[in-house]
Amino acid sequence: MTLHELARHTAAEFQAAYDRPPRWLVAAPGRVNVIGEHNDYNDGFVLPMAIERYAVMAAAESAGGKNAISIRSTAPGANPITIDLSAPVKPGEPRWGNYPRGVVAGFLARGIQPRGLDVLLHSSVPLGGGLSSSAALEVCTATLIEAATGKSIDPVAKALLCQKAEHEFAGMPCGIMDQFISVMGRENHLLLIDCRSRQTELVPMSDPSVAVLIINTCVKHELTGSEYPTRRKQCETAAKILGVASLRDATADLLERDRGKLDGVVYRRARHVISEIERTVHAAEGIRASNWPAVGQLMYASHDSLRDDYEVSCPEADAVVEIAAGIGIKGGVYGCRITGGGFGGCCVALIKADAVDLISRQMAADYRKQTGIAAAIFVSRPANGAMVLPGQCPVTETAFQSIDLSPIV
Ligand code: GAF
Repeated sequence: MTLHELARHTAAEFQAAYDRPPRWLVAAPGRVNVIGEHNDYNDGFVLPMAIERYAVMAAAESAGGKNAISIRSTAPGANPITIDLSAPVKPGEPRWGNYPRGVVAGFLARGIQPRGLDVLLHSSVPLGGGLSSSAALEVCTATLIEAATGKSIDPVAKALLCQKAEHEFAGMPCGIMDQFISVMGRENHLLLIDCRSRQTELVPMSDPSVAVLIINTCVKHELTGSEYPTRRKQCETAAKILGVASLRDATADLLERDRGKLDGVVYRRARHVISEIERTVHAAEGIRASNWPAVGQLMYASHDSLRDDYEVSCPEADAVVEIAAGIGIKGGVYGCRITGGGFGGCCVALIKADAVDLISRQMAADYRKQTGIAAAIFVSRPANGAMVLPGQCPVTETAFQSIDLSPIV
């Protein structure tokens, strides 16, 4: 589905649910991280791009002037939520509602009082696929509140508000990457984020000869919830022992010098982060120079480090990366790695654009042969960050670029 079709679909769902047309239509993208994994909470560099998969909300003032935000979702089995604006906003059930609840609470804390709204949510970001469906939902909610109140907040503050929602309402101590890219993504660009200074740099990536392929392993091992905070703590422990404020300040030499002071697991966690920060800086240089083989090698090295040192990969993601490496540059694959928090979800590959179909089919076939699982594979160009979709509904044909969102296999 193109973004245009997605918007029209969401508007039509709103009409069907609430029996009137929506007044606002907003969207926020998911993301794929090209490189720089588990660097954000270590003050390091990350290099994600927004993808052509979006959380979209259609909304209008609530019927009867109700002082509440009611959200219905088209996701199968997702019960509707109501956020009462006349009482303190707290986390609750259903749990998917904690992302919008946390965002609403963040706006209230800033003194921005949203009005009562009826909202219809439709998302094309795969849930639990490591493509930041939750950040897309948070940023989409924030964008809707901005549109409905007419009060925009600074992009960094907006991303941080959404991160806080995830920490305090969803209990996930995430870094800043996912919310930053969903707010600040730019078409045909990756975003190099310095997670310490929070400065961002758009890195152009518009070479038509390369494509970013996203391979959803379609598995999610239920470890992320407990393992992510453990990784964060291990990194903090390493930094403390090495005498630095965060692993951003450590070097490979310092780590080797103090190796004896660190427990083996903590040592390997630190080795991943220190080397991944360096790889990310080099990858940005490689992308600026269109040196795709060099970027691809860094992606493979990132995967090895995530698998062996950070231990956040899984057999299915390893299978995808091995298949990609087997196809190799000759077959059009520059590099491949697991992306996102880990333990399943998606892999990201950098490939030759003219080989997209062949590579996708071969990867799907080999992955199914090895694991018995059907992968979902699609390409995405780097997309724009959150947006208020132009014009009143119904959406005009010319308002959107035609983006093909359909999976290849
Ligand atoms: C998850 C987190 F939400 C991000 O902040 C980041 O740490 C990522 O895992 C790993 O790079 O998506």
